Parts: sequence; C-alpha cells; structure tokens
Amino acid sequence: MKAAIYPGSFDPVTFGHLDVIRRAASIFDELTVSVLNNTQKTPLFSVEERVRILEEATKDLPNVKVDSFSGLLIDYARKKDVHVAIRGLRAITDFEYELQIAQTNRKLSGGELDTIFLTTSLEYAYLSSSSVKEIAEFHGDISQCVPEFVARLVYEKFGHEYK
Ligand code: COD
Repeated sequence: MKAAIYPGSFDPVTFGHLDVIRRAASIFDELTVSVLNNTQKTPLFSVEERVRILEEATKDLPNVKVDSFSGLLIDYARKKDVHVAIRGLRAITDFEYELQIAQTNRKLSGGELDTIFLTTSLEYAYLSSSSVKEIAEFHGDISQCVPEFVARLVYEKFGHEYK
C-alpha cells in the first residue's frame, strides 16, 4: 500500500491545503494529514480544533485520515511506517525553506523519508493561513480562501460576527 503524510500547521486549513490534500489522495492509497503540535508557536486554533476542522473539510475523501504529532516528523513517520512526506510549493520563496526541510528530513532519517512536492494550483498560489488570519482580524472577506464553516470559526475567534 502506498501511504504518505502531509504535515503542517493548518492554522487554519485553506483551499490551497485542501487542493494539495485532494491531489495527493488521488496519488496515494492512504494519506494522513497531520497537524504539528508546536509548543513554540501560539496558534489561533488548538491542535484538537485543527484536527476537527480538517476531519470535517476532508470527510468526502475516504482514504484521508487526520492526526497530530509532536516532535520530529521523521520519528512520527517511522512510527507509522510511512516513507513519503507531501509538501506544497506556492512560489520560489517556498522552495528554499521546503528544500531545507526536505533535505534535513532525508538526512536525519538515513534516507528513509523522502518528500514529494505538489505545486500549487494557480488560483490558490496567493493563499496562506497567515493572510487568512490577518484579513479576518480586520473584517475582510475570506470566503475565497477557506470553506464557509472555517470562515465562520475564524471570525468567531476574532470575536466578529460572520455575515
Ligand atoms: N498552495 C499549495 N500549498 C500550500 C498552500 C497553497 N496555497 N499554502 C500552504 N501550502 C503548503 C505549504 O507550502 C506547506 O508545504 C504545507 O502546505 C503546510 O503548510 P503550513 O503553513 O500549514 O505548515 P508549516 O509549513 O508550518 O509546516 C511545517 C512542519 C510542521 C511540516 C515542520 O515544521 C515540521 O515538520 N516540524 C516538525 C519538526 C521537525 O521534524 N523538524 C525537522 C525538519 S526542519
């Protein structure tokens, strides 16, 4: 069985992430989308909330599972016996950061964990979780960025009413 992990912060999941998830799920038999429990960052949504949001957003994809992890990705992947990580590339600026993570993971895992990159669909190239949060904080329109139920939750976090 061909399995892969798509790790990330997903704070919150955007249409860009969901596009990568859908495409990766059509390539692999099983895709685990896994939320990093990063104690050094203060996220908008807790890990539990992000897992629930991802579960809801991917409920039509039967071969997608949602999970969370702490610590190193290579240790998590080894525990799950998965050898492929999926990452998305939006622009050349992502490339340097992603290349460094991919090479570090390959080195640290002794060649056991490889990374496969999916390039963004052009209509989502501009999307990032941080811009979604910034736009929502100032009452901007995020309906083109995230599913409606996510937009409502993001607005709620900022104490705004979603119309
Ligand atoms: N279109 C396509 N892809 C996109 C889009 C978009 N619009 N938006 C985001 N993406 C891609 C990102 O480029 C990324 O590949 C992925 O989706 C997830 O994005 P984020 O922002 O939610 O997640 P990150 O980048 O914060 O995730 C970082 C990890 C959690 C994967 C990384 O920090 C990690 O593995 N940490 C564990 C510790 C570890 O193992 N460290 C060693 C390696 S340095």
